[in-house]
Amino acid sequence: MQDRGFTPTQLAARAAYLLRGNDLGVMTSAAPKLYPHMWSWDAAFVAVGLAPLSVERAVVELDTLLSAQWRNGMIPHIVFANGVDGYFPGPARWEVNRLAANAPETAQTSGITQPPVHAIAVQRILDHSRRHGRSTRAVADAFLDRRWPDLMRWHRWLARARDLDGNGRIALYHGWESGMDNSPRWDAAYANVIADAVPAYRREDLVHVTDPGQRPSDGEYARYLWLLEEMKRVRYDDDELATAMSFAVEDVFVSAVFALSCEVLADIGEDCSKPRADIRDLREWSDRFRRGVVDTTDPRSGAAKDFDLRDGRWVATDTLAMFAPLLCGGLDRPVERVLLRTFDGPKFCGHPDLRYALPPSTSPVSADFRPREYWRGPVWPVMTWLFSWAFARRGWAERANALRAEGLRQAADGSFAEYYEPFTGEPLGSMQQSWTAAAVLDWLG
Ligand code: 9WN
Repeated sequence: MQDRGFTPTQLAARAAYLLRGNDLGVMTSAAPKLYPHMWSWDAAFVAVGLAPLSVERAVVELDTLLSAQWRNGMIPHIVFANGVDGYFPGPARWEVNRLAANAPETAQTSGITQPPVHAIAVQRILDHSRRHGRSTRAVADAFLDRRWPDLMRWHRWLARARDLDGNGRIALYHGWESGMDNSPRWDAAYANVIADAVPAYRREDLVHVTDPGQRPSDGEYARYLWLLEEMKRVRYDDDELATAMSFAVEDVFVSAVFALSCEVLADIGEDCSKPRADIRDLREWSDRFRRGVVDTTDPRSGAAKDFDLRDGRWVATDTLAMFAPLLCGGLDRPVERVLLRTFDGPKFCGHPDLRYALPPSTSPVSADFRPREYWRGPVWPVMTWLFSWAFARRGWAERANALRAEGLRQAADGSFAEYYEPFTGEPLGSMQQSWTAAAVLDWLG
């Protein structure tokens, strides 16, 4: 499986050691230096990696996250670790406790959200618990009973507050909400964000990643920070955000993840005898968002698009987002086959110069491609994991295994990097990234 570096046993041990090292007690930092707090979708992936090690500890991770849920149902994108500095923007910049009526009282959080992958983590926790004795199963079952209403509130908030016109696509008001911060997907939308009065700040990220070419640019950061000021002006109010924000997009990838997560949660609900009305809602949302994703696709290539709500324009990019329908399904089989050929072909995994046959965040043949620059080109192991997991769920075992095998070959260097240069395999961004270790643990579990 590996062509260099650590054996699978060594790699699994190192991944477990890494998660223990990043463990702050009741939360795992997304990365030790660059991201010293809990991030929402990182926490879900981390729980996937913790589940084979300790179902109990995986449950704690999601409990911590859900304890910071907003009153409107939003899961915030960051839950700040108590007394930990070193990340900007921190709580003092977001000011949600002072401004937002919906912010939780007992936790410090950011004021935006992130992709809804949490149902996947819940399912992995339940699956692992079934392999244990009665007491571990009881921990998982009690978790589900305790948190089911919160998971429903989270999904209901997304389906309502973020799909105001009911078209089956999730609206985002900050690129950070997509988790793919500086992807070329958002270049056009950010062009309309005029960052003219951003209060002074210092970028902490460049203290930890000293090559600025691996991170978003200063111009991009100014816009990220400006959007916070716009949100603060309307006190993070859901209804006002929809009109007040100069950045507003419908994210097709997040919409596909949501369709998938609703389906996963509905399956869990059925297995565990949760209220019928909840399961009905989840199935309805899953269908609506799958349709919403398919409605964006090109009839011949099957490629999905985002939508810029401010410009009123479709945004087609050669990025991971084009493959959104492969996650949630819904395309006619012949078109789906075409899209899978693109995934396998020279635009993505089959590009002849790739070190590993893994999907780069942006296609190497795209004019927007930058091999070292964050979401503009590098391979992100956590995205490889998501696609391999989704492909397995869709019954494509061979595809899922191929991604897993290549993902493990890439990870065998033992750096657990945040992302990798696609041609050389050089680890980039943060090392010791928790979700990279989590992906490896799930693959090797
Ligand atoms: C902003 C933590 C997060 C991930 C995101 C990734 C990056 C933050 C940053 O790190 O974003 O949220 O400061 O760059 O883009 O997907 O959740 O790992």
